[in-house]
Amino acid sequence: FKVSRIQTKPYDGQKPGTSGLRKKVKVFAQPHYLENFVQCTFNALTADRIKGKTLVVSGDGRYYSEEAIQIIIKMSAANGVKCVWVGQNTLLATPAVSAVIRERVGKDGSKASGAFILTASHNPGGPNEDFGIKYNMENGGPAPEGVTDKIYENTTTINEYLTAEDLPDVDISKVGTTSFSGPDGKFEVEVFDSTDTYVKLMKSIFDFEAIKKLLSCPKFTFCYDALHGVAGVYAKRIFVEELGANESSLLNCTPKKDFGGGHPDPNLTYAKELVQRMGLGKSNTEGEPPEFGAAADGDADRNMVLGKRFFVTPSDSVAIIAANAVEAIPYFSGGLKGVARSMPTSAALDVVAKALNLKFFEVPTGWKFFGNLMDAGLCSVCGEESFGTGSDHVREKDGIWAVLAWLSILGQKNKDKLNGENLVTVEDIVRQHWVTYGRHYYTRYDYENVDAGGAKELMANLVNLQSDLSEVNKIVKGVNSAVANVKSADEFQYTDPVDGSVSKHQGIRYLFEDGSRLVFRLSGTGSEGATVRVYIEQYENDSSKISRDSQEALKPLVDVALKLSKMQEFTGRSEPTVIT
Ligand code: VG1
Ligand code: CO
Repeated sequence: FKVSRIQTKPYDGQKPGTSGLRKKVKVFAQPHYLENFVQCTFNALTADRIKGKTLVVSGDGRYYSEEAIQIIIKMSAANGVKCVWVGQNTLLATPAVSAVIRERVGKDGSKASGAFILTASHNPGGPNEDFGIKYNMENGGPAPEGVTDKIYENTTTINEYLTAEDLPDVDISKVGTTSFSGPDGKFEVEVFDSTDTYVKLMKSIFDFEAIKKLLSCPKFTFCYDALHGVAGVYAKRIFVEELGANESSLLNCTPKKDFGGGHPDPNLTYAKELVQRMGLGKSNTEGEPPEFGAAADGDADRNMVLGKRFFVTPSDSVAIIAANAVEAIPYFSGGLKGVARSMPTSAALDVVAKALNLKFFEVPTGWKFFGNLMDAGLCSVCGEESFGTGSDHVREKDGIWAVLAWLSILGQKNKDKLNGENLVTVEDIVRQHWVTYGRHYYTRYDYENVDAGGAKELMANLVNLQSDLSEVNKIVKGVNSAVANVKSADEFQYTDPVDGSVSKHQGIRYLFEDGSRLVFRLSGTGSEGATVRVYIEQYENDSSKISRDSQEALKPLVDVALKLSKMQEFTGRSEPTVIT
């Protein structure tokens, strides 16, 4: 093939958000739009990370992925990449990409130096929906802000990109290697099985035999919903083929380009079928729900864990995994190096860290901040309130891993009960955790796709208000005199303990005297307008008060949040789009 230099002009708005660049497919399909971003990424990484190296290119299989992969293959060839690895049919879960970068060895003995992940995660897919792209580094984690800032800077001045126009499209439906020759010598595209590397890694972490025993116990019933995302491929292989679950326990496990028209976000609103099956739906017509249910998002890095008629908040989930990891998961048998959560995630993990005397970190929203801690050996288990849980086995959150972690804990708690006695349930485990550590009532209100100007003003008003706590407390008491006083308020700022880099404006916090918190943030993953997120949390360690309905328990704080933020005034919304 030959290398062509194509003239181009900058596009506005190619700034990567919380997790890469996410836009409508129609935006990505504009002439040179994707090409600009890819070339700017190559330029930001500089030649020593690209020339002669191996790159992974794959994603959740959403609409426009095939076109994008062919474009990136041609551009990689022209930019001097030696080999591109592609998951069969474009498919690799985000955590599997991370595993492939870290673990997979090519035929010549070399590893991949990074990856383009093609996903807009939990956002819907299809010709009128979202596409996305992000770059992960040689540690398997998302590019740090230094790199994404550089990419963005490049997008404002780009005037040409390199591509191999005459390179034919590669058939990515079949496993195998195709070789081409170009100006720098041989260029190869290797299509490989989407699950092998990942499954091998999971088997090295968990006791598959123990999980198999649990799944084969007639009393233990199981259900998994991939919401038509890429998790389906892994669910079939791991839960059915490796662990012996019944095929009928899988819902929506065939990946679709448009996720079957759904919203591939594993929460109580969007994972409707699973929620119904687990006995948490409006009507209960399906008979006895399974003991355990879980769902994933489009790219399989998120997870929702449910028990029979019982919802586990993601903030509790990571705390419970941390509290039980050493006993239940062989990978952690030597102890945890430390734990971490994102700022808006509830403090349930903090209490466990304190009790177990573990190193603890609070980082800004988005997985990239956990990676540095893990690379430095400071963190084993971490999580976010947004249905993200993971560990240092990769550098992304990992939806299937979280399910295997829960199955391991259930297996361990039930190991002597599989022959008859009543099983310890998900609900039992969570309630016992609350008795031991106290309960963090927690909820998040999302106001999606509101006017961006109004959202900015709302945030500015909240920052302004922080300068006068007596005014804040006047408002609080005016709403409900039983709510504690606000004792401090700030904008969260993070100094990375490993490299000293500083991230500012990471969310507005109001901290109450009784440990309650209100946090306000603007989403960085949307593709249109703005999304305001309000995080509401209250700690209760009186064991006679830990069984309340969480919306009811949090009502006074929610009222305060809406009043302080003047939500309706600034956004015109009287109700959130989604409550999790
Ligand atoms: C959201 C979540 C955040 C998560 C991010 C990426 O970001 O709040 O916790 O890391 O999505 O998840 P934001 O900026 O919209 O609040 V995924 O599964 O979309 O890669
Ligand atoms: Co995701």
